[in-house]
Formats: sequence, structure tokens, C-alpha cells
Amino acid sequence: MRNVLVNQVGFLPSSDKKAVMNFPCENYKIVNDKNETVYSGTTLHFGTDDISGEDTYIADFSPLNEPGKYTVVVDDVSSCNFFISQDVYSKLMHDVCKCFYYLRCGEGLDKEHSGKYYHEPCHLTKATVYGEDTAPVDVCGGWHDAGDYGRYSTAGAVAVAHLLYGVRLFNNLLDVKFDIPSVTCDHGVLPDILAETKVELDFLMKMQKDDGSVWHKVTTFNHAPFIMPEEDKEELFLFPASSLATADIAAVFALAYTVYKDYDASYANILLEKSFKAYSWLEKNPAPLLFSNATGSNTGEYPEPEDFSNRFWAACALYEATGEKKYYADAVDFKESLEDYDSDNSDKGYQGNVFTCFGWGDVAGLGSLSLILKGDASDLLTLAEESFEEEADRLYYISTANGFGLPMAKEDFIWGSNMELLKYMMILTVANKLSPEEKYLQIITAGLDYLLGCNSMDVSYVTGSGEKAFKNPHLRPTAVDDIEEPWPGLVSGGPNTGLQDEQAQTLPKDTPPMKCYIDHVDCYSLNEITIYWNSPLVFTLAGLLA
Ligand code: G3I
Ligand code: 9MR
Ligand code: ZN
Repeated sequence: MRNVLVNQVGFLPSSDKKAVMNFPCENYKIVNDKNETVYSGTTLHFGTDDISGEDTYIADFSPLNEPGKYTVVVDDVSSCNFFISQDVYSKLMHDVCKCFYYLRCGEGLDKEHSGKYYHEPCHLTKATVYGEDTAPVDVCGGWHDAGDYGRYSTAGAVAVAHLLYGVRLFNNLLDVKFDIPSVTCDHGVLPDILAETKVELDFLMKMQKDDGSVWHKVTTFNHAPFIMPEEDKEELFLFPASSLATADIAAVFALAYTVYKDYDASYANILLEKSFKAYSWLEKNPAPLLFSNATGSNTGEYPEPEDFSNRFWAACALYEATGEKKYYADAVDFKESLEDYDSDNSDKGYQGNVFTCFGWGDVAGLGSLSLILKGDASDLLTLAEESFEEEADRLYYISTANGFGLPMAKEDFIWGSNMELLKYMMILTVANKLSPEEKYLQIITAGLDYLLGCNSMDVSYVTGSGEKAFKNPHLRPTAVDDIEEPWPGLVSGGPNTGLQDEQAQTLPKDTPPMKCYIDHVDCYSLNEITIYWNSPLVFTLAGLLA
């Protein structure tokens, strides 16, 4: 198939602009919506790379900065339409934020704000504490994790953290309005983004046990069939506490304290108290308390092989929130444990510098962000800053090896590859904030181009954004609600060479990484959505628009 691949949403006037062709070609032109040629040029032959398997040619039309609607035309092939404008990403930002609202569980949605995507209150029953003979617990609320109806503490904490670090670093996020019910605070109403993160924070508070530890997750015993959330009436279970969840909650509550203290002092103080309580439990329980699924149970596991990165994040976040030296000293200890673990384990689940990791499991990068926000000269601050710089340079090097300018190696095309990319875009965003460089911005732009259509699938991986946006997420409500279009603003997990579901296995075994994708509702390993695949896009867009 001959394609002219382009970001189907478009570009900021000042940013780099390119299209990628997967067929030999010499000239290209940019045509506006009156069919006038407004720009033309010659292509650059890049060659073949091992992530797309394609022999690519590039059209660079960066100088075109006149706002408008355009297509790229190469010989007899045209690209999708795209726009150039200063507010080209406004709808995208709105939509990506709004999805958190649609994912609300419990009494969450109202018809005025969710319209045709409304669902009845769900998962209201108290949850049984698995394996214990104690009274059921009310853990109502929060966000559904993903295409399933589970609610998982570590995943929730990380998604909230992406959003709140976004707020701390780029306060333009406080101005994003996405039409959700308003929540009052000390000085009026909370900015939408903080009203939305409060929903998940309130839920995470309920996940904390009296002793300070935090249940790893609340789910039914097995994933629900494809039904609306309110029809999922199976018994809810709280599965055992983990030090992973406890540390992540200590961290995210300390972070949230630093944000909410300016809006709602008493709420912020509750968050800080609960963070202390979780941290005290961690101090009394220094041995890792990891997590694996109960025998026979099949819902998300979110397993992690160590808890050093989580404890490091907690110590850094509490140090930033309180200034107390004891947390700094703890962070130094966890940093050393993490370095030892990192050097002893070549098969760890990430590439690159561990102190820049922003995933649902490896969270030391979030600790680094707290150190950067604290800003006090220290060895750990130097480590944080140098780590982002070193990692950004590694990503730059990788981005030169493919025609798409992507910071992605073939090992990155795992389950949720779009999050691997988005985590890299977050790192580059941080590096660009620390010391602005044109090349960092170029890779962030290339990443966004890829997500929005400049990829070998010629698909936009965000619903509702782009002419060929994916339409069939593995998402229970969308699959059964009889509404043609899915909620706009959902980020797909994206191509995954692991092909870990039956439908994905219909792809030929030698499919290149970038093409290991099908827009099919059954493909949970290629086409699911989750809160923590949307949240890094919010962070990255906030950085880009700052
Ligand atoms: O860590 C290894 C790495 O060493 C190896 O090189 C690489 C390639 O095989 O795999 C890495 O492990 C991957 C792991 O995520 C860590 O990134 C696994 O292959 C991959 O299967 C695993 O995928 C996770 C998936 O659950 C299955 O456990 C996704 O990251 C995670 O986002 C996803 O989360 C699910 C929840 O369980 C349930 N709710 C929906 C959600 C999204 O699909
Ligand atoms: O729908 C589930 C999805 O949300 C999860 O990410 C995935 C892995 O935990 O599991 C999906 O559920 C599938 C189950 O694991 C196996 N039978 C088919 C289910 C999807 O219809
Ligand atoms: Zn629910």
C-alpha cells in the first residue's frame, strides 16, 4: 500500500512539519482546501528501518506556517487532511482529559455532562476483603482502570501523578476546561483538572487500611463479560495490600498535598496525614510486600519485581512536600538499592535510565520530578537532572535511526507501546524544560505526529482526532452501548509484537513492530485503553503548549 502518512490533526504554526511516504517519490506539494498548491518541495530518501520495515521518504514542509486546512499530495497519492493553527490541539486536550470523567465509577457521571455516554451508577456494593473474615468495605468511586472495570491502586496513583506533576510544571493545565460538574473549594471552584483528579484521590483514600497500608486493587474475581458497568453485579474483592500500592499512595498524596493546599487547605491536610500514615507503615515494614493474583483469579495483576522505585518516589515526594531531611536520607538509601537492582538485572522491564521511569511499575522518574520541583541543591537533584539529560540524549540517538524520527526501538513495541512512546515524550518534555533544545522539541513533535497518524498503520491512535482515528477500542461500555462513535480522546495501547490475545495472533509472525496492530475490539493486547495511557498525553500536551 502506497501511503502519504501525516499527523491527521495537524501542527502548531511554529513546529516542525513533515509527512512520511512509504514508496519511492521525488516531489511533493501541499494543497489547501481550495485546491491551491501553497507549498512544494523535494523529498528526502531516508531508507529502511527496523521498527516499520518500510523504505521511507520524507517531505519536510516546516516553513509553511499559514493557518489553514491542507493535504500533502505526492504523485497520485494524497494524505489525510490536517490543520495548521495555534489552537490545533485544543479539542484533543479537552477530549483526552474528558475521558477520565467518562471512566468514573460509583455515583460518578451525570447526564448533563456525559450526554449520550451516560451510564447508571455502578459498583456500589461494599467489597469483600479477600481471605479475611472482616466486614466488607466501602471503596466506591474513582475511575475504571481501562477496558475492564477493575480499579487498581498503583495504576490510579501513577495516572493521577502524571496529571498533577503536569499541573506543577505547566500551569496552563489549570485552564483546560472539559465540561465536568464543578467542585467548590476555599476560593471558589476547583480547576477542572483538579476536580477530576480529586475523584481518584478520594477513592484511593478508601483503599488505605487502618494500619496505613493500601489494598493493591478492587475487582471482581474474574473480568466481567462485555456488559455496561451498572450490569456488573458480581462480588467485589479487595485483594491484599502491597508495599507497591502503599508507597505509590504515600507519594501521590504528598504530591497532591502540594497542589491542593492552595485551593482547599483542609483537604490537603487530610492527604498529607494519609501520606504520613502510609509512609509509617512502610518504615515499619521494610521488606518488600509484592503482589500476585489470587489462585484462579483473572483480573489485572500489575506485578512488580521490587519496591525500591516506589519507596524512592514516596521519600522524594514527602521530602518535597515537607522539607524534612529524614525523607531525603531515605531517598538516598532507596536510590542505592534501586541502582543495585538495576545493575543486577539485565532483563528489567525498561530501557534506559531508571531515574527517568514514569510507568505504572517503575516510578523513580516521578521521584526525580519531586526533586526537581524542590529545587534545593543536592546530590539527588544533580542525579535527577543528569538522568533526564542523559536519557534525552539516548532518545535523540534512537530517533535518528528511523524515518519517523521516533525515539522508539523495536524492544519498545510491547503491550501499551504508545505509553512507552508517551513516557519518552514526557522525559523529553522535562529535559526541554530543564534546558531547552530544538532537537528535544523535534522528537516530541515526531512522537505526536506518530500518535496522530504519521505511522505505518496510517491510523490516529486517539479516538475522534483525525480522519482515520481508531474506532474499536477494547472498552466494555463502548463495545455494548449501541453508539456508533467511541468517546473521543481515548489513547489506544498500540502496536505490540507480543500479540497476547487470540485476535492479534491472526497477524503474520514476521509483521514489523509498527504494524503489529489491528483496530479490533477483541484485541486487548493491541487496542485497549487505560487511564495511564491518557495521562502522559495530557502531561506532554501541557508541556508543548506551555
Ligand atoms: O518487562 C518485560 C521486558 O523485560 C520484556 O523485554 C518485554 C517484552 O516481552 O516485556 C516486558 O513485560 C511486559 C510488561 O507489561 C511490562 O511492561 C509484558 O510483556 C506485557 O505483557 C505487560 O503488559 C501489561 C498487561 O497489563 C499485561 O500484564 C501492560 O503493561 C499493562 O498496561 C496491562 O494492564 C492492563 C491491566 O492488567 C488490566 N486493565 C487493563 C490494562 C491495560 O491493558
Ligand atoms: O478485557 C480484559 C482486559 O481489560 C485486560 O487487559 C485483559 C488482560 O487482563 O483481559 C481482558 O479479558 C480477557 C480475559 O483475560 C481472557 N478472556 C477474554 C477477555 C476479554 O474478552
Ligand atoms: Zn464502576
